[in-house]
Amino acid sequence: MKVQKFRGQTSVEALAKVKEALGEDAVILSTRRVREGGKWLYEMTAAVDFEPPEPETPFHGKEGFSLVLREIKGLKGLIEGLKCCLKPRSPLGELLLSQGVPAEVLKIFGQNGDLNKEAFLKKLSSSVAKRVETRPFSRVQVFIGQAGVGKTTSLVKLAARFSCNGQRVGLLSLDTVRVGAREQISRYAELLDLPLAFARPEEFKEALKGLKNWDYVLVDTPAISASFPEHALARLLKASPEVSLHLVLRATEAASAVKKLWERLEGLGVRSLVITHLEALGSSGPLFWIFMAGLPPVSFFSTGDRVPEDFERATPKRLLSLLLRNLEMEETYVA
Ligand SMILES: Nc1nc2c(ncn2[C@@H]2O[C@H](COP(=O)(O)OP(=O)(O)OP(=O)(O)O)[C@@H](O)[C@H]2O)c(=O)[nH]1
Ligand SMILES: [Mg+2]
Repeated sequence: MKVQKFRGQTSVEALAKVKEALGEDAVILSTRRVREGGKWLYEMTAAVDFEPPEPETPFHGKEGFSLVLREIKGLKGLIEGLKCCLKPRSPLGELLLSQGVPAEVLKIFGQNGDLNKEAFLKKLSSSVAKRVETRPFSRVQVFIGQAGVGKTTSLVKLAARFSCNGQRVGLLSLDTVRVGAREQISRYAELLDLPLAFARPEEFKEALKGLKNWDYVLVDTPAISASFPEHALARLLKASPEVSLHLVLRATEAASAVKKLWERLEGLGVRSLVITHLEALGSSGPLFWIFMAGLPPVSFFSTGDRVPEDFERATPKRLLSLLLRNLEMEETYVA
């Protein structure tokens, strides 16, 4: 039971205070007149059967302040997330979201409510041109990415292209740990008649010195993992200014997974994206993650498991055509 005293200039005022603090179930235990500051007041002693709950979180002091800040930040995020749901969507906005285009990417193409086909296509065409890698190849190209995305096969496919064009290309594998990795790349090197060397990641700089005669050195790496993390990749870059990184990603990867990985790698200065398993992409919507802020441009597409055939250079036209697939706009806008 909670017992409390309340004062007022009249008994009605004191009673109102009782009700406000303790609610309708309060019982008046006693009433008396008391003198306070030279005035006579009514004092009521009242009780209720329950203890009003204490606030769950004591927002006191520095800790309380940062707690409040965190709460506010969380609410802000929630409101931002809700904004796009609350705004009226155009039929095109609805179509793109239903095809799997990530909401955060959709914003690039116009405000949801007034997203129209013409403006969308115009923006998409100009954006696509910026999402394709056009710079010349660097001499040492390192293929990085998560397990099984297609690093080894992509670099072998690219090596075969260089070789067909008469360039002297060699393979260097830093994946000396995974069971079967050696055998896999050795088999490809043999089939395509490509020179192959092996080194541990920490021996990379030294190994490059011995490969000066090759026009291109394509470097295979272990999957990014706890034993081969981002700082191991950063060390590879430091080995020589001729080194550039291709990040290999599956076309079918979810935008959230790409974003999470990119948060770890964005400091590395990755040069380009190699997008694999393109043929497995159903709707093109999810692939719109390529427009996520900060991602490097796309250099190659891998379109199947045939080595070396299923590999192509990314072009704005091909990318545009891919992205417009399933959106019933392709024929009109791809020249
Ligand atoms: N369908 C399809 N299969 C692919 C594609 N790219 C690679 N693969 C297959 O995916 C599997 C893994 O490819 P790898 O090149 O060994 O992948 P990785 O990233 O080197 O794998 P780890 O070295 O184990 O991390 C192989 O069976 C490839 O044939 C693609 O674009 N489409
Ligand atoms: Mg591999």
